[in-house]
Amino acid sequence: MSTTIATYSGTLVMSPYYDDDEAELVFYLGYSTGPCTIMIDNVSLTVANYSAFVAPPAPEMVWNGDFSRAQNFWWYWSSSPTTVPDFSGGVFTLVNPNPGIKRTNMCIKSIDAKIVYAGTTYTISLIGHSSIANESIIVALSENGDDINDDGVLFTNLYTMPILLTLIDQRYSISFTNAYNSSNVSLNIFFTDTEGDIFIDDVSMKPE
Ligand SMILES: [Ca+2]
Ligand SMILES: [Ca+2]
Repeated sequence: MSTTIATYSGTLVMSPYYDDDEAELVFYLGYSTGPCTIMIDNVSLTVANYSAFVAPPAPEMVWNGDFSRAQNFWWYWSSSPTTVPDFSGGVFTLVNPNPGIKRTNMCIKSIDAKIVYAGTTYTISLIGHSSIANESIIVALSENGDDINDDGVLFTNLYTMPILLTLIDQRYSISFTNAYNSSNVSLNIFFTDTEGDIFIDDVSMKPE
């Protein structure tokens, strides 16, 4: 949360195998460090387009990695209220309304539940470019609230791919042999300290 008013939104992807008429919407505030006052208003939960619930063909693990379904299956977090990600038009676009001023914390997350197995090799890739050469972004397979690697941190980036974006689209990829069995990892792309207009497409993760 920031010290100014910002709107946060995300898509909760519900498995069709769950059916619970007693589900609750819960706000966990335990990670905040005092003294501070937290203010929340205009909480809204609406049903998204059911037709969007389509898994990509195997072995692809990233849902809506081509952004053809707008923000479905993607969540974003930013401490820069003026930085508004745009998921329309089949490309993820991050425009800087304040050229010359770097973004503070900013990331997008692929929120479908990813199940990974120890000993399996995975390849993560994406296409991207920036309006400024050598913009530094990081793609990470990360913990999602479970301390899988026992380092005491719940959101450790387990495998990372630093990328220096160029002015033209290129595909970047990383392969790694995963060391953990988990059903709770997430794919994140961090844009912290970038300042150009950034374009991302065809985000993919596949086992080999
Ligand atoms: Ca696309
Ligand atoms: Ca950890």
